Amino acid sequence: MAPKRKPATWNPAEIKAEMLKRYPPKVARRRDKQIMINEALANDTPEITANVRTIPGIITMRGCTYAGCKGVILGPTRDIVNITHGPIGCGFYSWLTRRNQTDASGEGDANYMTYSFSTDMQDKDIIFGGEKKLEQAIQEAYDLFHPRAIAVFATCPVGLIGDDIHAVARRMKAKFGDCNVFAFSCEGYKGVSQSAGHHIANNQIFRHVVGENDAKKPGAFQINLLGEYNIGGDGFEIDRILRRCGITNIATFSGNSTYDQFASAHTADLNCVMCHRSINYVADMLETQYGIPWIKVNFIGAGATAKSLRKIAAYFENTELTEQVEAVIAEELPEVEAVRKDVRTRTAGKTAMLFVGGSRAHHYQELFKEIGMQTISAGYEFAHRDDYEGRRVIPHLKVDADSRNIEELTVTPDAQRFRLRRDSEQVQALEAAGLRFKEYEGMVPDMDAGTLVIDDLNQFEAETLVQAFRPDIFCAGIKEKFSMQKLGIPMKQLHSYDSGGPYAGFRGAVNFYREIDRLVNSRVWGYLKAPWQENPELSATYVWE
Ligand code: CFM
Repeated sequence: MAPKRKPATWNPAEIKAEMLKRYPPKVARRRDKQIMINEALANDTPEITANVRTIPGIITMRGCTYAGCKGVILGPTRDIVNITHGPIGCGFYSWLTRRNQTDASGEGDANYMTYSFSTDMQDKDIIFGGEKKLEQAIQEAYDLFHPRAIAVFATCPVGLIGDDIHAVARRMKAKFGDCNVFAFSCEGYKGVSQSAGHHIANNQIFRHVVGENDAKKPGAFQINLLGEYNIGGDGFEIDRILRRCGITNIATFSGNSTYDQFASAHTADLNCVMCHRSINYVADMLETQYGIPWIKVNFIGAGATAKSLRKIAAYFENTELTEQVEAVIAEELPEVEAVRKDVRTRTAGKTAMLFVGGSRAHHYQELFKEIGMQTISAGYEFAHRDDYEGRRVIPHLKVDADSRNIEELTVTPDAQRFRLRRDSEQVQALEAAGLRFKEYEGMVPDMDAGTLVIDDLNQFEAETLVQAFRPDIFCAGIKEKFSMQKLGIPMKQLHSYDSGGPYAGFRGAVNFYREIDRLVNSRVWGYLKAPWQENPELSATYVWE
């Protein structure tokens, strides 16, 4: 038998105090507002501080603005040539690391994701300017591939030396005539995290690509799926389900997507927002400029998938669609339920901690709930207060210098193409029937009282948490993986899914239940003892001694 784990003996208030005590007073005061014990305060969701700078010296889990723009939003689109303007490291280390899959098996499908394009800036470009080199790189990519579009991404030095990447893009676009060239001022330091990069990417895709193709696409019940990035094939599974239901997906932002999908997105009749943090800007702009409403969906979890399909059906108010959605749910669920019930006998009562990005730390709690596991602590790396507390806090958000740094597009109704998909009376009737537009309630209301919600968790706090509570599983990313495993805690990467997935939709839920069952019931962790647990101090002697 594996030795039994020590039961948790700490309560959340003690553990919070324990974390803060190790910081200098000024740091402690700031972290205090980002470490929140989930308790109802006068029937209101407790407030957390989020989307603020990480304190220098703290080992954060966050990434940079360039990563959020180039890697997250534009990364999964296969037929746009993405050129990193900067030293080679930024382009190279953001290349093929996110496990966003694509299907380029169609006749003539372009796929540039397998290439790493960079201007490879050198000292001389930093000193004399890199615009010439960028122009040459764009020309070379055009000559080699003749792509539909070329996108340019600025890295830190580009902003520091002041290269005008937008002027270069405009010039090259005019020169080619048949290739859309646009650029992103997404220097790594532009915001406090990758979140700023999402916003910058949303703005430029909306400005330069959305609305470029007015042709009506075939298919009934046309939606866009916003904030789904096809990690580990999630998007394939969701598309399979949508197809079975007879729902047409015009554009996914941006899993398995193409340039033409973005260009046609304004022709859809409903936007379904999955990852609220990364893409809510596009949802709002599509509504204002083209009259397309949006609803929040979630395809992580079998129950959440069924609920989201029903929401889409409710919006279209079509009996045939409703019946088809119910038929698909009825056909798919029994197999999921059989696995779920079996797995649950071995997972019920176990505990999880989730610290991921800006939406998964919330969405994946659904899957754990389905197999009877409790999330005792969770947090986002870079989400904003609305992702924790719900969108109703948006009017109260502080606009600080860092957020002011990011451009807000002024969007107005399109003179020709604005078409209100549902007028206010229809919206009211749908809301009366239970459908909610433009609404996201956030993570905190879904979590149990007394749980710890921590924004921008760092290495020290992660280790403190885990040592105190000994959760049965810890979910985060590659930077956390091995330090957690060394503490004897099973670790699941919820960014890349390790080598697994899909975890979305019905088949994804089955994959996830089985994976978690395997991880939390593996006895190997109980045997683990790190060398320093027995000999906490390293000592050595010189060979000649
Ligand atoms: Fe949205 Fe994402 Fe996430 Fe995100 Fe990301 Fe990601 Fe993520 Mo990693 S877009 S916020 S910037 S769901 S790459 S697919 S897993 S941190 S929780």
